[in-house]
Amino acid sequence: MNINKLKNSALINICKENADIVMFFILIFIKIMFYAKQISPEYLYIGVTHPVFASVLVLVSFSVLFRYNKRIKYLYILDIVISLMLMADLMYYRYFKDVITVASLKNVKLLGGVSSSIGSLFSIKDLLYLADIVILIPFVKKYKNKENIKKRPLLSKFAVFSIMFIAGVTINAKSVYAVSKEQPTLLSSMSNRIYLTKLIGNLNFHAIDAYNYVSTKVKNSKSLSSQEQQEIKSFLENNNNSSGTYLKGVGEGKNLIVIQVEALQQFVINKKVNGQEITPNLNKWLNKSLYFDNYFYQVAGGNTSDAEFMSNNSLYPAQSGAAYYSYSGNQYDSLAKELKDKNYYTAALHGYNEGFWNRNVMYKSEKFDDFYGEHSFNVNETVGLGLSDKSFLEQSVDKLKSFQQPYYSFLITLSSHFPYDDVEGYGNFNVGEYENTLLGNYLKGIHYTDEQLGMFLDKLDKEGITQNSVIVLYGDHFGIPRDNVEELYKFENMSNVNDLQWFQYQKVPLIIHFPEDANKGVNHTYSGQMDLYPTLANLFNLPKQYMFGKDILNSDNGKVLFRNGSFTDGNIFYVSWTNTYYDIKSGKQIEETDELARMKEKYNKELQYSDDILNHNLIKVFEANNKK
Ligand code: GP9
Ligand code: MN
Repeated sequence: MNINKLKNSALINICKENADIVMFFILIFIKIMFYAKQISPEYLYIGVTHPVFASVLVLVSFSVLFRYNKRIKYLYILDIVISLMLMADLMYYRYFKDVITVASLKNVKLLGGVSSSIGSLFSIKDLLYLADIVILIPFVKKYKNKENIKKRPLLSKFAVFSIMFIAGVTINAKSVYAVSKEQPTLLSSMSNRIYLTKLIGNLNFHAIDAYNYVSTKVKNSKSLSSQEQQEIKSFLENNNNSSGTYLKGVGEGKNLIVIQVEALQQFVINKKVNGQEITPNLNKWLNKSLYFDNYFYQVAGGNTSDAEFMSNNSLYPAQSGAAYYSYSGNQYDSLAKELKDKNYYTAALHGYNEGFWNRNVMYKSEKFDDFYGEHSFNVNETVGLGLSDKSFLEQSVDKLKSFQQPYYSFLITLSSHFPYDDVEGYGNFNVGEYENTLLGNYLKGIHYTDEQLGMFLDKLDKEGITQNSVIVLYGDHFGIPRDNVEELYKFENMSNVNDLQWFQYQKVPLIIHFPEDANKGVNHTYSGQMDLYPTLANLFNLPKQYMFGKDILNSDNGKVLFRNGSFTDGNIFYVSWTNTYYDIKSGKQIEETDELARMKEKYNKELQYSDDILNHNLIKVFEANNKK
């Protein structure tokens, strides 16, 4: 026998001996790639090949450690588990355009929508995921009975395992690292789970999700003493004990319509570009309303969902990630819940995937009666990310008309979403010298949404809804990211901008309209999204129990505390990342005084209290104690 022949037969022998491993590896790999294609038909396989290959390699590597008859069992079970998981993910995707997470499993009882329509979500083709499991039964049986042909030394088994395992982990780490570079908060916030799954594959997604879930649990496993709980409760009781009664109860019995507008910043208000108003409709509307011109967005890792979370609960965003994701199983004393207690019908409306930002789960926890997501709208026109604001708002009017009164409707727009590249969809608003820039496209997007809002508000008027409703409108967060902020400064004719000035651009408009254009005017109090719920609680006569914000209409002092520890009271501004204080009037830096140091400390504590509430589900505890 010559050397080549020898080599060949050795190779053939290795292949023969490991046919089971190779076969299951290929099968599992193909299934995960097939799933990837199903959730993103437009997607090229290339990007996800490495992480899928590597994650399968890691799982399959363990089989090497078993004896032949045991390892076939391991591989077979692995195949079954992964196949079932992919099928479940696929059905979840068909309904929610999302991937299953541990948190969503925990709330499975809340997910009425999917379970009732599982039949319609299932397609015969899905059985392909299980085909090999049936076909391979005889093969598995044969292998199970096969005695070990020759015993391999433990050391060699371990060496092969190590090589496979380390190779898999290394390739995986590379893909995960690339994601963390591209979008630093994506892995912890899990804001866009489909996108994340496209980048790192289904198995890695589930591994990271489980890790996030467990690590938060472990971090919070130490429970608070009753004294610590009491301290938080007292803080909250003192926080909103103002005796002010300005406009108290004026909204009682009226409908409440809240519109959260995507990426609407304040600098576009009453501003022109190329000789034309950017937001002519909102400008008109705010003249008939109560307009807050020092209102800041306070979002953190949860972006849009944080804006919703604060506005509906007056709790700070989660320390990391999105509260909508990590704390969706908590109990809340939300705006919807309190209005429901006053016999309001409550609904959230948003023309996008129900699962995005975990809304399908979170709205249940926030006690909305119904969530009208993408499935409840006819997606007959798309602009930007999905259903156009035009169509969304038109269809929403019809829904509002059908709601039992009084109602609380929470609407979230979509079209003016970053990167604002659907300029055709936005229409032909000429932004002059800003054509073909991010800022120019942003202005087009906002102008488009303003036009749709104008039509929506007109329609509400015609339908007689305005007369009987308090209508609130605000922006969710910045539109111009830090990377492009120079474009904004140029537009505003600013140069050498410092952190204080940057912060002054982090305002969003808040507009509250009352029937008959009552109570119109401008309120300059320094305030933010944390303050909406307490302010509405005053207008609608709701209890103010567990709120960190303030009722803007009845407080003399401004206060905005940001998740990163920065804060302002309208006179000074503290920028946490440089540990610097500014005097707002003079724009100059000032030294830290004892009082400022105390303030900083106090606010850190406040953020900690809010975290404690989330981490230990304290509203549930407080409410249970109240009932005793
Ligand atoms: C989509 C949307 C976008 O549902 O609300 O969220 P964002 O990316 O702006 O946080
Ligand atoms: Mn948003």
